[in-house]
Amino acid sequence: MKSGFIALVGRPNVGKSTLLNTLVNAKIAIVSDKAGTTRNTIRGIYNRQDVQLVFIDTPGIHKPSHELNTRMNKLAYSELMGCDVVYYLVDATQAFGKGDQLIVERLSKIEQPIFLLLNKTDALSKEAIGELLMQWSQRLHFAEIFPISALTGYNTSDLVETTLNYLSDGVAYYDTDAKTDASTSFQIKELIREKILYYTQQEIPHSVAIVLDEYKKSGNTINVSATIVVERSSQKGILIGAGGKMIKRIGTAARKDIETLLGDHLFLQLYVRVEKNWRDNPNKLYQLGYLDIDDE
Ligand SMILES: Nc1nc2c(ncn2[C@@H]2O[C@H](COP(=O)(O)OP(=O)(O)OP(=O)(O)O)[C@@H](O)[C@H]2O)c(=O)[nH]1
Ligand SMILES: [Mg+2]
Repeated sequence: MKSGFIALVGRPNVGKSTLLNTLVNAKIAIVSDKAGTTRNTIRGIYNRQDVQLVFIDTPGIHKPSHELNTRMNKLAYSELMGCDVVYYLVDATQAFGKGDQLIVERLSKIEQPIFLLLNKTDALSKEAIGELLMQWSQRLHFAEIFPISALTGYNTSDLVETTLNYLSDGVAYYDTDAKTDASTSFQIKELIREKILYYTQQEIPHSVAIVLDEYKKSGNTINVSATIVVERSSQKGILIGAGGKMIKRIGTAARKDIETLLGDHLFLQLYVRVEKNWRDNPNKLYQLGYLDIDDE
């Protein structure tokens, strides 16, 4: 069988997680319109007769402002080492800048085939795409260049077929009916964070981490209680909202998605707690599941 590991890397907000979900046809990774959504590596598994592709979503590579961000960048770069193919995604609607220049320099040092994926081409004219193809082909030697739309799925089937040409015969690394290796508790925490990313603004979604306090099945209902960790008491106030309106809104939206994930009725309780500057505290980062790559 053909199998292999494909790392999805790029700047924040370019559509890596959207592409992961499109490729495996399931909601595995959370998505938002705010840069810095993905904080961990997340595997999505594509299975069909004699084929298993393990796609690895990574945090967007960016200028780090906290220890959390430094760890996110390290995680992303670390996936370049073990993979068979790299998908380097760029947002075709955004101008080339310093951030991408740094990634290109890093990619110039690796040996694996690199596919440049010009994403969000649904928002561009054919002429604009043609122009970008020309410019990008001069920046680095890419094994392949694909204009795609992770959102509509445009060109993603061709992308998968072409990827197979770069893989050798191998074994199935996961069960052939698995779509991810992410744990249920990780996915629950991520879905709560996704709603916070959706409903809150500016620094708040970035200052939040989720702790799962309880996950218990009783009869037809699953009881989940979780704590939203924030950095400052002012953030706690905003997250709870006047009369508890905001936390209720987040809880209702998260409950729906978690019920879809688990296929069961859910009773969800959310709490908010302040842990000052957790994003720069190695102990707290560790407890919240954001390990330093060197710890592993
Ligand atoms: N128009 C358009 N929008 C897209 C496409 N792909 C992703 N988006 C949007 O771009 C935004 C970012 O998408 P994500 O998939 O979260 O991006 P990401 O690269 O995983 O971002 P980080 O996790 O922050 O690194 C979301 O609002 C998506 O809906 C696309 O092909 N076309
Ligand atoms: Mg992402």
